[in-house]
Amino acid sequence: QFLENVVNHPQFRSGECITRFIDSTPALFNFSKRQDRATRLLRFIGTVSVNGNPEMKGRAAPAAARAHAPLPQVERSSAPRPGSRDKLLELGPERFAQWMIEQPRVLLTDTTMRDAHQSLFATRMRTADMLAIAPYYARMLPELFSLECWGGATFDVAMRFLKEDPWERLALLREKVPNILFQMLLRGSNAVGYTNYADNVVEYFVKQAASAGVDVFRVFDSLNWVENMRVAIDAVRNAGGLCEGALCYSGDLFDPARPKYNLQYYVKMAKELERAGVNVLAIKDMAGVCKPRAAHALVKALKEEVGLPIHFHTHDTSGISGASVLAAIDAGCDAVDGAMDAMSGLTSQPSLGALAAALAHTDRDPGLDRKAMISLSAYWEEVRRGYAPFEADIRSGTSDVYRHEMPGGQYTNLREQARAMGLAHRWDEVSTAYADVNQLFGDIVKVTPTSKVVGDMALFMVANDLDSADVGNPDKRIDFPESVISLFKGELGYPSEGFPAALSRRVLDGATPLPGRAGASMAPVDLERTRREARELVGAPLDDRELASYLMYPKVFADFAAHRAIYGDVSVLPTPVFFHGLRDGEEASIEIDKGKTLIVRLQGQVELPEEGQTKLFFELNGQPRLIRIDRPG
Ligand code: 3PY
Ligand code: ZN
Repeated sequence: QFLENVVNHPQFRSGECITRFIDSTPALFNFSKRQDRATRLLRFIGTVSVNGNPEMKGRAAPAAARAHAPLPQVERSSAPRPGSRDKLLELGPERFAQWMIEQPRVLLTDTTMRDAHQSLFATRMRTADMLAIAPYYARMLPELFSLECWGGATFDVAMRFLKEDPWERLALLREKVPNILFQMLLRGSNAVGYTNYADNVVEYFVKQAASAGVDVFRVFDSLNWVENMRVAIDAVRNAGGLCEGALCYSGDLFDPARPKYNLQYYVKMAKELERAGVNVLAIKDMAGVCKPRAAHALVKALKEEVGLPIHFHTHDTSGISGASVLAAIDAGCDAVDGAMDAMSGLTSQPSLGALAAALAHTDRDPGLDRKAMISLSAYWEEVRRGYAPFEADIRSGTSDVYRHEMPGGQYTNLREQARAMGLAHRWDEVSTAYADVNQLFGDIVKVTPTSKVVGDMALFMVANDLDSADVGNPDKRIDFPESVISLFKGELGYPSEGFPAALSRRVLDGATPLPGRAGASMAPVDLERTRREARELVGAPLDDRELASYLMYPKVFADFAAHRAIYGDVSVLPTPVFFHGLRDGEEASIEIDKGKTLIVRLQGQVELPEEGQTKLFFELNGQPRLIRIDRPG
């Protein structure tokens, strides 16, 4: 490579004295880092080719190699037209919110890069698949309200399973899409985790997210407790973001047997959020149980009682969420969520293409290029095939969701947890137990992380053959799961009327619950001390974003950093190579940097049984490379 660098250098080509040339041109020696990166990636590809990606364990690999996802035929060199982000930067959050109300179109959010894949294939979509299509979004759909592409479970899964840096994903997407608002889902005091964090950690996280490229923060609390959302709301406002405060829709507005979640409940919460300073009100129907008439009545009431724009979010688990979205729009809803056609339906959002078509030529026409949506969807259709091993085996909507009320984003994950515990064949019992646990806990809001606690308890009951009567029976000794004890201690907050007293006494078993908001009794974290501790642990300095990752998930971040130290940045690998490695004779092209591409070919392999190793013969940019991979035990 050194010689290649030399002979291709313009000074060399111009025939200058070679010795002086080498002495005065240190850049010629910039090959070791690149080579290291190549070697580390070869080691990863080799390991996956021989031993498999641990992520694929127990999953069927696709029968044929994935075809290239077709990119739209659109000129990419021109600058994108101004879009919603330019509008927010021009107007600022308050005037932007007013603009949302005054302009006539229905504003559309595309959730494909966050909630859709979280809900369809356990959040496994990789950055590479997002980056390839991102510039086309910027040029073809600048009229979108936002791209939901960050937060929720994506933060954790990126590091834990995909071995990617969520901050790099955000920054790279931002470079490619400068004109459309980026939206994230923030779990209030739980940030992007499963537990309340100290207030200064939530503030620090939000500040980093805003500076890395998030514009719209949808903030919710997993028990609809506004008190537990204030720190996050203030942090978003201080960072200059557009703050959406979410009402998590639960229960059934029209069911007289479940009066708890009635119109007054939601209007009261909406007014609290308005007073807390949010710019937009989101209705977050995480399970997809907001039926069309309920959506209409709720939006109508909120429009009458609150002066904020309304943004409706639902899931298509039942199969009729499109009707709910159209009903919300009929009642004057300002913005709605959907996913690109090929990533819509089932536990994901309703189809954006279908919504745009249904609204075309009406006074609420969203004004998006529908042909462009179809070509973007064709890309996603092919991308989705590559993630088939992570999809739940469901082929249709199910009205059973009105009974179990499982969030779309949890459905595939809980099935996955059940599978891992050997309970896949008892899924029906798990979903029944889930509904029972909700009643035992006092009919609570179920969304991350409370939904995870309900799921843990449901799995616990099925695994231990317990029913509701057993759980309520004071004579039966039950070792409740840790997450359940934590819930009843108030560590995730409290529902409006508290937890049922008798069960609370049983679960707490003498322990004292928190007197109020968990964050109020947590000392601020010493950020610089934590940075030093983390440095010790991972053996390298942490920048601000890495510190934010460490604060959210110390162990996951440390494991991710260790993986990166061994294998380098594996996010640059094409998705089939990341999950399946290469077969003999197969070739992959890997762009490790702008304009720097590695062509890797696996020529063949030889097993060395005595050494417990496999020898892999690669070709890297035409040069032979030998890598030895240990085989497990
Ligand atoms: C999340 O918190 O990840 C959710 O998607 C909640 O609906
Ligand atoms: Zn959702």
